[in-house]
Amino acid sequence: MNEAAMDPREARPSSFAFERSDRVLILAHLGVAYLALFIGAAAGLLQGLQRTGFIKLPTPLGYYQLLTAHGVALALIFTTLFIVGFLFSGTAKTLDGRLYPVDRVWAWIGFVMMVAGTVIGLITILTNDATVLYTFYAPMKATPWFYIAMALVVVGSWLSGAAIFTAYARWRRRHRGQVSPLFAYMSVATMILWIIATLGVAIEIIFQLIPWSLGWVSHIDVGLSRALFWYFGHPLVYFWLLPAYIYWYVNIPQVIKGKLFSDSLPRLTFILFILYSIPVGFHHQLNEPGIGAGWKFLQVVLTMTVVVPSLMTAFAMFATFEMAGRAQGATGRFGWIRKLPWKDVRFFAPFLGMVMFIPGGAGGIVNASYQMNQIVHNTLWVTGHFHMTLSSSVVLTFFGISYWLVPALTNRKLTWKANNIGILQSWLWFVGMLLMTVPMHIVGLLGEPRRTAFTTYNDSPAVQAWLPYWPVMGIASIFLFLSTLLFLGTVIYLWWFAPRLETAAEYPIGEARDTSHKTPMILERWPLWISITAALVLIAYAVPIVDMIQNPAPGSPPIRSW
Ligand code: HAS
Repeated sequence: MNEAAMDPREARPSSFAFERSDRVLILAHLGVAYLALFIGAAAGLLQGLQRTGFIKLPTPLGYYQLLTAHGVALALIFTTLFIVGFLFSGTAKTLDGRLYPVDRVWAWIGFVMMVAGTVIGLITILTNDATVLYTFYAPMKATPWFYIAMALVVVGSWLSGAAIFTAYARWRRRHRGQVSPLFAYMSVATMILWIIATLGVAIEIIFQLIPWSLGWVSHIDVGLSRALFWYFGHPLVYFWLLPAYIYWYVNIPQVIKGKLFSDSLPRLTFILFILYSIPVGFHHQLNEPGIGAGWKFLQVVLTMTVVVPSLMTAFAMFATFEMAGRAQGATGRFGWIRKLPWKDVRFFAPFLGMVMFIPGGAGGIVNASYQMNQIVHNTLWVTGHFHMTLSSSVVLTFFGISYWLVPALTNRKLTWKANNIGILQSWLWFVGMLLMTVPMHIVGLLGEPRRTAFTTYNDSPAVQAWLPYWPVMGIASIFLFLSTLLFLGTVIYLWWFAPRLETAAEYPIGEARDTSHKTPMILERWPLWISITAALVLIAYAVPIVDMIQNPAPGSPPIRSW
């Protein structure tokens, strides 16, 4: 059967050899991502030990400077570069077996811009000229170079998106009337979400922060800048999550010797994320002035709807696992659990991430509940929430991906030794995250603020309730740093030293369980979904934003708080 006539939902052979140019491109993205992971983890260790009273930082290092380095290197750089590399790999594999030169040109220009932005941004943080945390809230003002650096990263990532779009559009021209391969479809959806979301932060950076930091305007409208940031900031979390979901939906079924539960359900899930993840940014600003209660309420309602695709994912995952186990002869109600490949790090690491997503997601629903948000907002509860979701569910999945993607790209073997070290490393990370996030949730409920260096608040009695939890969180940061070192050491081994493979490496892509049901083509009509998203964004944002522009607050001059 020729490629064009093949049902796109059929699995391609699980072994796959990347073209050299694609391999170099993807490895370049992963390499920078891993460097950022190291920098961010080192900053995390120091800041974690300082905050919990274990160490005093050597001058001139400051707590908030480290916190900025930690957030920027991990939440913005590690994630973006890793995600783009992973999406390129699956797009190449599932579309034409490779990227084309024009896709690679976009991809490389984007990569150079993102790396330039990363280097400039990290230098400004190192020189202590940009201690504004990863949210770079005005009126704290960084050097203009920091904002320029962030703009470079954002625009660079748009070009990565352009590379995926051109590859996908070419495939669709050549396969008219066919449903596109699931991985590529989900990559396109992820990039559409990302580009629509980053428009907000791009407007904030270009029209507000850069002119203000250059001194061209004296004051900044803080409320407007925050609204634009959170228009971007919430879908940002789904830009982190969706690639993990791609792995859960598309790759894991093959790893566990099962089949994809459905081809349509994950597509619908991703469409729902595009629709509902963007018009919800106000749930980060429920306690801020300048936004009417009605608009906050509307966005809280939409936030509750964005929970639905995650619940659909939970259902699909349980179904996939159970069906895989039963197909392998499992009996009884829970016999299928024993059939899952617990000793395979490609499954085990992301599975731990899924487990952590259950309390992490539940915490998100608490955050989004208008009244409960008053209790948890700006406390360590929120820090605990995003270390359960992003740093556990997503990052454990990225570990699981790395353990097979790096050797697949270098044509080396994931040896049993490396696999077992990976399992140990994942446990270390999981336990470290539990030791850190559970106390964070507890002290958050007891009122401990987030974004604060070590302080006993003049020995306030309230602090007495928090004190027992600090050593646990400090020890957790050591667990997490050790786990990072173990991970990076294993990646180095898989990149350069593991035994070479004679044949092509495995790239797991799950087969559809049931190809008799045709996937509805409407799911592939992007202009329709983008238009509905635009309408939802207008409904949720147009009036409050116009109101902020027409009735501007007095504005704030720059403040250097460090
Ligand atoms: Fe969040 C704050 C609401 C999900 C990240 N969130 C943050 C911040 C970050 C973040 C970084 O409404 C802080 C930003 C800052 O610096 O200020 N969040 C939600 C809601 C969800 C949610 C409703 N967040 C995430 C994800 C993140 C993330 C995902 C990163 C990847 N979040 C909020 C709100 C705030 C917030 C407020 C503002 C708080 C404030 O006041 O500042 C939902 O999407 C969550 C839905 C998820 C579920 C879980 C489904 C479970 C699954 C696992 C199945 C498991 C299996 C394993 C199959 C309902 C899919 C089998 C297991 C066995 C045991 C056998």
